[in-house]
This record gives sequence, structure tokens and C-alpha cells, in this order.
Amino acid sequence: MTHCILIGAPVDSGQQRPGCLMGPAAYRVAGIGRTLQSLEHSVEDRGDMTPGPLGAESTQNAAVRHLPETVAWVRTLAEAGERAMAEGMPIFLGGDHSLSLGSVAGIAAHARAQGRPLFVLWLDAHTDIHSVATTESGNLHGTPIAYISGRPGFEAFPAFPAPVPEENICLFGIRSVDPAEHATLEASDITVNDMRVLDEFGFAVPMRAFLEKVRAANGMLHVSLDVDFLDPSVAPAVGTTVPGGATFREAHLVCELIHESGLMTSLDLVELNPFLDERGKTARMMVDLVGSLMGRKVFDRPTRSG
Ligand code: HAR
Ligand code: MN
Ligand code: MN
Ligand code: MN
Repeated sequence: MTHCILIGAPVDSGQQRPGCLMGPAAYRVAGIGRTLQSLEHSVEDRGDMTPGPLGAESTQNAAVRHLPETVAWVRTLAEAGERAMAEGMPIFLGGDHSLSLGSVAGIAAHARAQGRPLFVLWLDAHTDIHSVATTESGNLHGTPIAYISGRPGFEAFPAFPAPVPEENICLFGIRSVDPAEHATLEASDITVNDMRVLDEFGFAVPMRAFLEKVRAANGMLHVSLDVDFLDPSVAPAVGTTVPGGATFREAHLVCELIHESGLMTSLDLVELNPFLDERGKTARMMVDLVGSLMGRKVFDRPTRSG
């Protein structure tokens, strides 16, 4: 049993379609607390965070939107995340994906203090590896992987506590990559499991390979689940739908494998925009996946490896 610490992160400033700020409420209405309790976990809901006072951060890239607000969120969420790691498993209820600039910063600080390597699993249609300098849309939800991996272009932000080595980062479900992101990834050691890879090998083989790496290193594992990892047919409530995503069963399999590994130590749920949902379908789907991540299954069977 795990002590689950819910951290509401109603962040809407990382993109341009208002509504992600309703995410934390939607997860609560969809029963995230009840779901975790039914799996015999204890649940502590810390409520919704609010960003601290805004600074005057600015950048050369005039396209960038809401930089001071994003930096304020980073400070708030990093602190909340680091504190929660000492007491249980933080589950960040987003909020758009810019919240992960903060959540992962807090978790990285905790991992460094523990002397353990941090691994990051990014379940997403997008690679989110723009820097503040390269983003064309100006939407900071497209940047966390660059910050987390210690790339340049984040001078306006708090220095990232302990950059996550590229070999420890796995992007999974990818099918939308901008040219600057493509160039960055070609020159990096980040694992990119795009849909071409998952179509050929299935979801289980690449997922097990990554989890084995985490286990071998006695690592901590942060999972960042973007709604658009899922196919829009099962998860319409997201501003950036991309066709060809994970099906209901593929997504559950991934979550079941992560649970069986016993390795996940923190989780972000991001990009849910309840204003775009169809009678709560996407919020319920996400909560259902949290159930699988946290141990719901039809039968117990011995964990297979390889
Ligand atoms: N790459 C595009 C951009 O930078 C789209 C980023 C979309 N990101 C998310 N999260 N929705 O993955 O604007
Ligand atoms: Mn994302
Ligand atoms: Mn995405
Ligand atoms: Mn992008």
C-alpha cells in the first residue's frame, strides 16, 4: 500500500486553450480518491496549489507566452513535489504539461538528496523538448523535457536541481515532432519510442526494456502521462489531439506493466481540458488508468521480465 499525495496543479499558462485549470476538479469528480482507496492505498489531498508572486522574467524569443507565471508555478510545484516525495507518492493533477517543469524539478531535488538516479517516462504524442529559445508556438507546455535534461535556454528559470541524464529519459507514444525538436533528439541519447516502433514491436517489449534499465540502476521513476498519449477516440478532452494514439487496451497494458515493475515513485496527469470532454469520458479514462498504474488487475500473475 502506498501513501498517495494528490497535488492539484491548475496550470493553464503553458498553452492557449483555456480549460486545463479545471483538470484537478475533474479528476476529483471522476473519483480519483475513491479509486485509490479501493486499491487499499491511503490518500491525502493537498488541494490546489497557487503560484507565488510573479517576477519580471523575460526572454529574447518574443513568441514565448506567460513566462513569469510559468516560473512562479515552477517554484511552487517544485517545492510541493520535493516535500511530498519525503512522505509518499506525489500525484500531480494538472493542468497543462508546463506543470512538469516544476514537478520534475522537485522530484529531481529529492532523488539527488537520496543519492538515487532519477528516470523519466514521458507518455505523450509530443516530445516536448523545445527550449524557451526554440519554441515557435511560444507554448511552454512544449518544453519540459529540455529543462529536465539540463539543456540550455532556461536562463529565466531556477537552475534545474540535478539534470536527468539523457539515457534515463524515455519518450513513449510519440507522433508529433517539430523540426527543432527532431534535430535535438537526433543528437541526443534520449530513447524515442515513436508509434512506428510501437507498431512494430508492440507496447510491452520497449516498455519492459526501459523498466529493466530503471531496475538495474535502482532508480526512482517519474511517470508523466499526457492525455494525448491516448487516441482522441478514447480521450477527446485535450487541446492538442493527434490521431493514431494508444488504444484503451494498449494504455492499460502500459499502466499494468508499470505497476508490476513496482518502480514508479511519482506521477503527473497532464493536459486534461474538461471543457472539451464528452460527459466526463476522458477524465474517467484517466482515473481508470491511474487504477491500473496503482494495482488494479483482473488476475494476479507472476511478473514476467525481459
Ligand atoms: N510541439 C508543439 C509546440 O511546441 C506542440 C506541443 C504540444 N505539447 C503538448 N504536450 N500538448 O505534449 O507547440
Ligand atoms: Mn506533453
Ligand atoms: Mn502532448
Ligand atoms: Mn513542439
